[in-house]
Amino acid sequence: MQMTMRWFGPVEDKIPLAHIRQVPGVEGVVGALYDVPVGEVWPQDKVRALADQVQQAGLKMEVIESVNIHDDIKIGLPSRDRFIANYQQTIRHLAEIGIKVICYNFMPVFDWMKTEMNYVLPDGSVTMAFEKKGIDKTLDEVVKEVLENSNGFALPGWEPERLAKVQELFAKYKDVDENTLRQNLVYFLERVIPVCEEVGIKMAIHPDDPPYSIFGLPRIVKNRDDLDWICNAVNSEANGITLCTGSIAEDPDNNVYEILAEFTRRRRIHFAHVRNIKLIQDKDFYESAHLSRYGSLDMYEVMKALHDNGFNGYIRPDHGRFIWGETGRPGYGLYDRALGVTYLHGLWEALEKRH
Ligand SMILES: [Mn+2]
Repeated sequence: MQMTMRWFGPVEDKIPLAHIRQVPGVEGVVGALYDVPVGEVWPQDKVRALADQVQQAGLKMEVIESVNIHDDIKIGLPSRDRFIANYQQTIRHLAEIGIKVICYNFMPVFDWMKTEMNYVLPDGSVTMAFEKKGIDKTLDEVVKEVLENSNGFALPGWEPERLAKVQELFAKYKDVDENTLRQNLVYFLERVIPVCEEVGIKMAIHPDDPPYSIFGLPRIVKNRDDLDWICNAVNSEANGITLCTGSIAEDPDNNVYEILAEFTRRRRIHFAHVRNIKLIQDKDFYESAHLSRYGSLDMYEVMKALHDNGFNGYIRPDHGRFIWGETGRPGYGLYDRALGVTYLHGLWEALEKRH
């Protein structure tokens, strides 16, 4: 198991690598380039400069999150072949600097959705929440609210220039149902997985967040059966999963522990996002502190499912609250994620030493 934290790079992230380096037990960062338009090749000199910077700080960078998938690939337009060729080239460039895992998602339009970016908990900490009444508004209103409450930071997967045309984007997806989206995912995987196998990289799909349809958009990474279908559709260890406990648990019908155990056993979980959420009512929830007692997930059981089934991939605390007066990009403050790291290491050590 290699513990990591996500880092948004020297321009986008106000947290210095030197501080991440001081979090006990963190060996590496999960990085990305944020100045390359979605669909274009990540230039070799830029990825190398990023890798050098991380290495000089005494950290590893073996996971990228995310190399986003162009909408034309998800929609299945003829132009997808050019974007897939670019993706293949990016995979080669990343392999050359030692990347082992690429996290990505296949969600139409939105990478993730929350309705409340500054949800205040009883202890005064600030977190993100999702309440169904929050998406009963118009699409434009919901998009505007998320973008305006990001504390001035660019949000991953929420490129303002792309979402400014959200209605247009929706129109393009009007004929894409779940079946078409699945076919388009397979079309993509059949072309990138052989490249991954050749250069020693593993793809790791992130579950949909939330794991059910919103605004009528198709969703295909929602539950155990979806993950099973994807693994079988292109049957290679390089076709793997980023198991995000928070996202999967947003549907109370999902058994997170069983899913973790099964796909770890099948050697398909290459990267784990471990966070806790608190379900409020039905599917409304907020992102809680990591400890089991604050959320709806038993984090001991989460770590046990990974540990006891031979997990040897990368792991990171997913999101954190804002505590101790910290502000910044929602979900990605330093302090609460660092506490999460320490807690997860504590659980892991106890599992290792258990008789
Ligand atoms: Mn996640």
